[in-house]
Amino acid sequence: METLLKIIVSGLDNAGKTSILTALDKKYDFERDIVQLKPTIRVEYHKMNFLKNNTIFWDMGGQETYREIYVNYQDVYFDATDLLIYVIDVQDPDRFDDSLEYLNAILTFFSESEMGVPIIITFHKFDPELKTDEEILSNIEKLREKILNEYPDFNILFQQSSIYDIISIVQLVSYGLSVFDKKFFELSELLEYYLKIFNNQALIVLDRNGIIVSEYYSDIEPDVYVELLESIKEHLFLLKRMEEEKYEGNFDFTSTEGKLFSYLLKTKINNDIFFVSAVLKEEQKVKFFERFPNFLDDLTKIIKQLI
Ligand SMILES: Nc1nc2c(ncn2[C@@H]2O[C@H](COP(=O)(O)OP(=O)(O)OP(=O)(O)O)[C@@H](O)[C@H]2O)c(=O)[nH]1
Ligand SMILES: [Mg+2]
Repeated sequence: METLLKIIVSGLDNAGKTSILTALDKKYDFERDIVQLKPTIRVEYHKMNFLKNNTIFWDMGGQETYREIYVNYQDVYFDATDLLIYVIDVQDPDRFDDSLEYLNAILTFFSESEMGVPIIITFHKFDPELKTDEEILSNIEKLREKILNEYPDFNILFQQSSIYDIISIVQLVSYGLSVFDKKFFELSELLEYYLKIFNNQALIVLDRNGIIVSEYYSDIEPDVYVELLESIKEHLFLLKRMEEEKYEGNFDFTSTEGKLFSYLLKTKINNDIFFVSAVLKEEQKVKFFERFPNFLDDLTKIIKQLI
């Protein structure tokens, strides 16, 4: 059955909400659009399809006047929310308290109206060069503990994201969307199983828009990590281009980057397009292609239940 999902994207002004949605939509070449972003006036709506779901992202402008309106008319804005993505700017510790207060207003409404809304909180602007920044890491940990203690009854998933790490943006939304169907769990187990057989570095299934349907990674050695990210980025770029050019045919693509071999397959399941992205060590290639058809069969069976 087709459903319509309401996803609220909330957080203080300047937290990066519209940037996240812009990056998600474009996947590449979005830097210029993001520099030109203006504060969002009230709410902007972004539509996106994900498997059998139509989703509408409510990008809630976070300036104080708007926040007051939302809080005063909570039922208008927050009623029937299927998922909340709450964005906290990790580079702005002076406003952590304000942000927690706003989060509290929203969660209080959910509690009072007995809405069991799944929640993703992302520590955003966690840019690649900050990944080892002690202060930021410790702030993130403190915030996480505080929130977990405060709201033991909510189902909260924490993420870190940055527009300079497009994979983190795709993951953010993918995790959110996967809470809606238990089949995702089965899919993830399938990927884990085949990842071991193939001895792969990464196995990812994406929908036609480049939203991750499921993914699995092996313990990645630090020296191949950068090459792995480059390969995945290249795949995101390719599939976005195919969508833009309304490319309908079958497609597969291989390339080698340093020690890694990467493979992207476009496949049609029922009437939907999916992509399988695999990254592996060059020497595993033969074994991979031997077993790949089995994987594709098993994958198709599960996906058919999701669409
Ligand atoms: N360093 C860094 N800056 C970011 C990131 N994401 C967004 N920004 C910057 O943060 C600023 C605000 O981004 P917006 O997306 O407009 O913020 P917003 O949450 O939509 O703000 P409102 O619409 O007022 O609620 C922009 O200057 C972006 O370039 C990020 O991941 N890292
Ligand atoms: Mg905005």
